[in-house]
Amino acid sequence: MCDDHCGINVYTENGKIVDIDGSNHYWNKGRLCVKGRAGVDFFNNENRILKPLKKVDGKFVEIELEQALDEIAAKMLEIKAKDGARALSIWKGEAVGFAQQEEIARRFIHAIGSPNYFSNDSQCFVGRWIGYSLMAGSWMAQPDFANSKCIVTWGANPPNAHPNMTQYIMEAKQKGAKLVCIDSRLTNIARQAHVFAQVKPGTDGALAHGIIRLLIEKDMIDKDFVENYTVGFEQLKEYSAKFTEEFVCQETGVTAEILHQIVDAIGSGGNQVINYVGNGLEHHENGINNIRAVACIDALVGGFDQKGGNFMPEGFGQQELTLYHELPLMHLDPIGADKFPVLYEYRQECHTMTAMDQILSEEPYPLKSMIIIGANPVSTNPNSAKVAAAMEKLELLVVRELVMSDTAELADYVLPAASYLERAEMHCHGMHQVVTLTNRLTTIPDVQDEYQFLHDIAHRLGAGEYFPWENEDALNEWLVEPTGVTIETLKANPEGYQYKPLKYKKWEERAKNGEKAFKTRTGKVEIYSEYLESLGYEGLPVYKSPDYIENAEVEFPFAMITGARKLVYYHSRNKEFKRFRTAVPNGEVEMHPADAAALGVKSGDRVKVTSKIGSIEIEVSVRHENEIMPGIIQITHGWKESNVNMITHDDKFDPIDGFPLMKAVKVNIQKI
Ligand SMILES: Nc1nc2c(c(=O)[nH]1)N[C@H]1C(S)=C(S)[C@@H](COP(=O)(O)OP(=O)(O)OC[C@H]3O[C@@H](n4cnc5c(=O)[nH]c(N)nc54)[C@H](O)[C@@H]3O)O[C@H]1N2
Ligand SMILES: Nc1nc2c(c(=O)[nH]1)N[C@H]1C(S)=C(S)[C@@H](COP(=O)(O)OP(=O)(O)OC[C@H]3O[C@@H](n4cnc5c(=O)[nH]c(N)nc54)[C@H](O)[C@@H]3O)O[C@H]1N2
Ligand SMILES: [Mo]
Repeated sequence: MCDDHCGINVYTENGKIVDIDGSNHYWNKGRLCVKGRAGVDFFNNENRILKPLKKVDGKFVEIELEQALDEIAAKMLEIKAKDGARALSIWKGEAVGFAQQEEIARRFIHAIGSPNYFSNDSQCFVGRWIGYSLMAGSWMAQPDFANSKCIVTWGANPPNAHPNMTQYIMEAKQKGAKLVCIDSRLTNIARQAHVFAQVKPGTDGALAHGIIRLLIEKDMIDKDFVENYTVGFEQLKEYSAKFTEEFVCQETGVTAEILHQIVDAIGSGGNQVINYVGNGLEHHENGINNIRAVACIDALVGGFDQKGGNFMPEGFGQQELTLYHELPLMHLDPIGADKFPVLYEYRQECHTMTAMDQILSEEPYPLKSMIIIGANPVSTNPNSAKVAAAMEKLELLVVRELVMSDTAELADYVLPAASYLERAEMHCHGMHQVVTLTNRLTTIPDVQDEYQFLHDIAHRLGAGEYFPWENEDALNEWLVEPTGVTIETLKANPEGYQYKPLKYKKWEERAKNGEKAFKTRTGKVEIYSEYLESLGYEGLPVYKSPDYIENAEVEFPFAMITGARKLVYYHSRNKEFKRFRTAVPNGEVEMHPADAAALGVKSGDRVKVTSKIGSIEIEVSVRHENEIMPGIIQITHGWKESNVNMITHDDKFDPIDGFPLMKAVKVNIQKI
């Protein structure tokens, strides 16, 4: 149900789910967080959509599935005839964002002749993926925490966001690893840290360069690795030398004492150092270069693909479902590919913010139809008012959902979708190199999985040749063909099947064999990127001060961060779980007591928060003085009322990956 993918046991009685607990899966070893268990509430909830809905005169009416499929396909054919196939699009969300569901969506849209695939990843993890891929050829999402000697979290809070992953960090700590947390707030992970650096939002790059300068000065780097496996060290050394203690401390708000403690913790970890970057560094105008500056630390200590370092897993090797080789469709101008070429080259992501403008302006070409699976962009994308206007302007909006959402309300058709218990799909856990096939517990009439739905539409649109498999089971048989692992083996190993033993330092072996050591253009770790330079960007991960610091404005005296995860909610999801709603009843703006005093407000009072995009009204939560810095506020997204994305930016981006400014937003606050 979430991106931690814990193994679960589901207990049923008379066809009803009565309990869910953690299975003895490789990854979670019996552990499970409250969300996993509360799945029981979800499956026994009366709000689940179980019949196709069609909007007639502004109201939803139930219709038969075949009628819905026929009407949707007919409308798509009509739009295609009028405006071309590229006027059709698909958007996958975080709820189906893993492995084959995403690839099926990508396959579908290319199969019907359009390059316009969108997803929540225009603002999730792709910043980290690109940052680390530019540097070392891949992103290390699941480092080897348990064997590490020093773990540094940057803008990540695993106890809330990846509860099971936290256990690996705690295990390392018990074995003597140092834990350093870098966050603008005193988080649950920071409370466990040996060293906590409270940074001003968006200034991580300055801190990273300060750390780099000191690591070099104190001779705490892996010289062999730097000399043989990296390019650009001398330029970095010269650049980082400008990040004096005085500048770094002033810019980031971190004291010199803490700065030195971080350097000593990293420097004494050898190669067994992990820099784990979270979503907190992504939603900034300088996000990619801050992430690249952090990745330079991994490069200097030689931590890539080491035991206890940023382990680089090998893939399972299943068939490729996407059609980017067969049908790249670049001549049809995928939306955003010209504006953010790095985003498109590295991830084949069309840019969702640009798409909203394009729907509204119809320039340079019209986008008329969208199928949304497992996403709620009206709540989760920046500038929600614009997103809603764009969704309303579409000639055809189809939303595949489990329950009604802000986005589904605007749809022409809402189709009931299979949940995680009603799909059979493969999940890989890189940290252990295991693959698991989920067990489809049941099928419900009229409730299709994503494969079946896209199969049925593709066949109606004349693209059936790309969907030859009758159902997802047949697809799975095909997917595993080249791996040598059978579906029977996967079924016999519900607790995970290790497809390859773990191997560290694969780069060393590749170099010995005369192959590229790293999957970058030069085959080395690229501290300096000639590729970025060739596109007109800086080759080094240069630091740029965030706008709220560089261009401070008296009318907008606060810097707002958003999206810090609450344990029980998942973006806009889980609000219908009564036990969660009593625990966390509504959205809040977290602030420092001195700011609250100056505004004359206390916890529970309501304030108006205004950015250059708009305003929202929201309840105040005054935090302890060491939890958040004065002048900084935090609001978590996902609430229908007090939706913070009404005031986040869809017009300010990181120039390299096109991520929107959703953290470090300039705002003003008034008491109501
Ligand atoms: N319960 C729950 N779990 C989730 C999700 C959910 O919605 N709910 N969402 C899932 C998804 S899609 C994702 S992407 C992951 C995200 O998981 P994480 O990457 O761990 O994200 P957060 O828990 O939001 O932690 C981000 C932290 O960054 C801090 N921060 C903000 N700006 C800055 C900055 O400029 N610098 C630094 N150093 N820190 C900053 C915030 O204070 C916050 O504590 O979580 C996943 N897990
Ligand atoms: N301000 C701000 N906004 C943010 C962020 C932030 O930090 N700050 N974080 C961003 C990030 S990292 C992400 S990943 C995005 C996530 O953005 P979205 O992808 O829009 O995530 P959800 O709100 O979880 O929407 C998932 C929807 O899918 C439905 N659903 C659940 N399970 C299934 C299923 O099995 N099948 C189908 N078809 N539907 C299902 C749910 O009911 C829900 O409506 O939000 C982003 N938005
Ligand atoms: Mo995300």
